[in-house]
Amino acid sequence: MPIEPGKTPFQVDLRLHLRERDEDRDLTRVICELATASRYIIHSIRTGELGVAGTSNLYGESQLKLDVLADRIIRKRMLHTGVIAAIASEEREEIQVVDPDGKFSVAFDPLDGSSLVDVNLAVGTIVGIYKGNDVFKPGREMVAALYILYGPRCTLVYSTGHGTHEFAMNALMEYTLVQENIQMAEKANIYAPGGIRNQYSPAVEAFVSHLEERGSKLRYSGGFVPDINQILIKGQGVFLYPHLRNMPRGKLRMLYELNPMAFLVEQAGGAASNGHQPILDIELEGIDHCEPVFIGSKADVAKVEGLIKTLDS
Ligand code: AFP
Repeated sequence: MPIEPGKTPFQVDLRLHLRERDEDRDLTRVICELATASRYIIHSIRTGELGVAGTSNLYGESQLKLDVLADRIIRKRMLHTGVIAAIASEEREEIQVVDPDGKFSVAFDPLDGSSLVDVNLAVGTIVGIYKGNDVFKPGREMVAALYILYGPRCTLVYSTGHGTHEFAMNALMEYTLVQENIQMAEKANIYAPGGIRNQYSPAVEAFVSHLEERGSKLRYSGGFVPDINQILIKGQGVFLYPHLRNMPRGKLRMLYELNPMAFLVEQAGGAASNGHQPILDIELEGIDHCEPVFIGSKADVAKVEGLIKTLDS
């Protein structure tokens, strides 16, 4: 979408961007309410308590108060839209059915990387949006995905299936366009290797060695959102949280982390695979379904798929 004459990108706000692309009005409402939720979340991160809430989520991880707070904030804004069928959150064991006839459902990690907040590293909210009341469809059936990155700047990256676009929060806490239709290069100059290296399979070990021999630089923060954001905004890179000897399904969750990020990266011309097939084509086995992930520059994802076929089979 060409920026109107006389308008600089920074004058195009999120709602206007969605409206000018004739997006569904109710989907626009859901995305804008998520943007509103981020204002409260960023405020809580910068001023809130960091103590442990004393409860734990499905995976047995102790929940930081901010996790619980972020979950509540997003949930409240979703109910405010009036168009939500179901809400799935990484911080809750049950999917909340709001209105079985609701137009959209959301699956989100309200504060991914929350263990990084107390060391002042960037964290984020990850959201997948589905038509109707079923969030267990393959990710390719999502109607939209977005993440919000709470870093030195607060940025929002979204896609409704027509490209991936970046916005930044201004002094008035509004999101204005930074760039649209992000395009990723075929090959990576940076790589983000998750997991413990001595648990890597022969193929993953060979892949990382290949990247290093090519001069790729290691960029890994321990936060999925900032690590993926760096790859998207730099327009190249590859993130891996692979199958490990001690964690054959990897660590990251299909519903809350992998599907939304795969949607955004594919829309930017990248690829996302579990080493054998696209993440977005995988049938979900359940709410806590984890998969290995290789995501980013297309040629590098294809490279590691080839190595897995040759060396790991
Ligand atoms: P937390 O949400 O428990 O901090 O985990 C963050 C995360 O799910 C994802 O954001 C990172 O990419 C990944 O874990 C980092 O895992 P390692 O700590 O094993 O590197």
